[in-house]
Amino acid sequence: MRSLPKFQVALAAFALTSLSAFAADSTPKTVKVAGYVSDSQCGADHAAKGSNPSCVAKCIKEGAKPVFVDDAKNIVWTIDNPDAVKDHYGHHIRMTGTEDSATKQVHITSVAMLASPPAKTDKMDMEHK
Ligand SMILES: [Cu+2]
Repeated sequence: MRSLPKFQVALAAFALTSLSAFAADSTPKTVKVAGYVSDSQCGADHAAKGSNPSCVAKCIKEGAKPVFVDDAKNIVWTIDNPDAVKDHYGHHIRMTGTEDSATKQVHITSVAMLASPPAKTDKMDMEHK
């Protein structure tokens, strides 16, 4: 015991870090987020080009997983319960559910169709003018 056992200090720090991470994860908050239902094959590409239901349906048929791409940050989220969006492939929606930003996964409890295009499309229009 000549020196302070660094390993134990590191272990204690690690335990504290993982405890707080666990605490954060155990309280998922419900969010309402607008975005596109896309697929794991094309990811955010569909959102950039606008709604493309036929490609999403085709990719999913070929084995890709449904994903959710939010309008605000263009993040591709995996969907914990893909059945929730099975009638909305390629649609612009507002989903209600919980998101886990650590694993980039959402659990969708309800889906509302959005008719209006996302902000991205507005930006693209402005660039064209
Ligand atoms: Cu696709």
